[in-house]
Amino acid sequence: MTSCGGAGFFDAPEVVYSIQLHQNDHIGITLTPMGWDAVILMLNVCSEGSDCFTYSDGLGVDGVEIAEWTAAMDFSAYVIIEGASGGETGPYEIGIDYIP
Ligand SMILES: [Ca+2]
Repeated sequence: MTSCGGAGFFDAPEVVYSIQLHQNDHIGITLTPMGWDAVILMLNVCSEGSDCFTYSDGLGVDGVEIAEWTAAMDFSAYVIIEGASGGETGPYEIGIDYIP
């Protein structure tokens, strides 16, 4: 696992999805924010201060975030949609794909 760029970050509202994965499942998440700067985190516990499996924070306002991860075992993971800075939030579209 990697650090998500520092603990205690991303002071913004979040939306949390719980996803069930099986060993060797490869998951790809595409997040398209509309009018704001988003971040995706994938965590094993529901706490943004913890280490994460993967995350994406690039490109600025309306930047599409893409994160991929392969499960090493059967797993329940949390996908967290965040604002990149304090109070930042807005509408979005999300796609979660299982990639064989
Ligand atoms: Ca971003």
